[in-house]
Amino acid sequence: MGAELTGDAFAGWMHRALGEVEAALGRWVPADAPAGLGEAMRYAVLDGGKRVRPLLVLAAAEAVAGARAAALRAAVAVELIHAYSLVHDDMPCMDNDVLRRGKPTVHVRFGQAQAMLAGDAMQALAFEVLTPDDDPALPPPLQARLCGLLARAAGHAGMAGGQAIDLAHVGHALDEGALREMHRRKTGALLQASVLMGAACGAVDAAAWQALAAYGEAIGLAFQVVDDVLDATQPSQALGKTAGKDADAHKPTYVTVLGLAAARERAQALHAEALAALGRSGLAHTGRLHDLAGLIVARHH
Ligand code: GRG
Repeated sequence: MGAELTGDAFAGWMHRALGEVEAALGRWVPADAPAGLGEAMRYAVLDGGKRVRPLLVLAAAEAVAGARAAALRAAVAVELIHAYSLVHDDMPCMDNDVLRRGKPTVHVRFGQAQAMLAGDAMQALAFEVLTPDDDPALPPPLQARLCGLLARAAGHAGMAGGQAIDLAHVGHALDEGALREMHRRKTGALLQASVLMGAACGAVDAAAWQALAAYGEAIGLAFQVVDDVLDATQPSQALGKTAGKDADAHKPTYVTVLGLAAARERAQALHAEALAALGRSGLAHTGRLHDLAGLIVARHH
């Protein structure tokens, strides 16, 4: 996302966090799943991606002094759900894309059936990671809480529902309110859940929970607005995915609905909303969340 956008302490924190997430994904995504499935799963999720969602989980857990081992499982689980959604989204029956994270998409590399199965298996693996038999950092009530937050963000009320709205609106106009509602589900719900799953790993009162939920909602939407701006202004090589696809497919975006300048202003306004929510949280250690919000709106890919 650009280390030049961050201070040294934050860059160091991010480097360590990314290393932990990468190592945990490497441990928990099985190479030996049958008939090449493991290879397809590992191709889909290892060695690529900005890991924004895992970083949000770990930053939120730090804000509430949450257990690191639990937060790491939550971080891996949310990345598995995100990576599965990208695999399915890229398939010919959905967005039909050939480039993702700078590599050929999973169905291009392994075939459509294997890509579908890899996505299915990653979705299930996310919940396996959240429900270990033998990890004292994750007592059963916390396991249930994390599973509930993730399932609700990934399912009909969240990402899958948002994707259904998206597919139903190819070639149709959407006003800003409807666009916001679609993205609240499709992209925002999982980003917000990342924050809340991190928060669930520690002790947090109702006011702080509400404030973190508002932070997650604002940053989730800001992420999408910035995504639309980058999609309209950056080449595919910089993004590691095919640029301009939504506009080419006549899908409404923040840039087509608001215009480029207003979309940039909207991202700034949402950033300010996110920081105001952190200020209301009453939590002392929100520095990482603060810096991540800045990184999300200032990112170049
Ligand atoms: C298949 C149920 C299902 C849902 C797919 C999230 C999604 C829904 C589709 C992805 C389409 C897309 C490009 C949305 C824009 C925002 C977004 C989620 C971008 C990709 O996330 P990044 O930028 O990707 O965090 P990396 O590769 O860095 O992890």
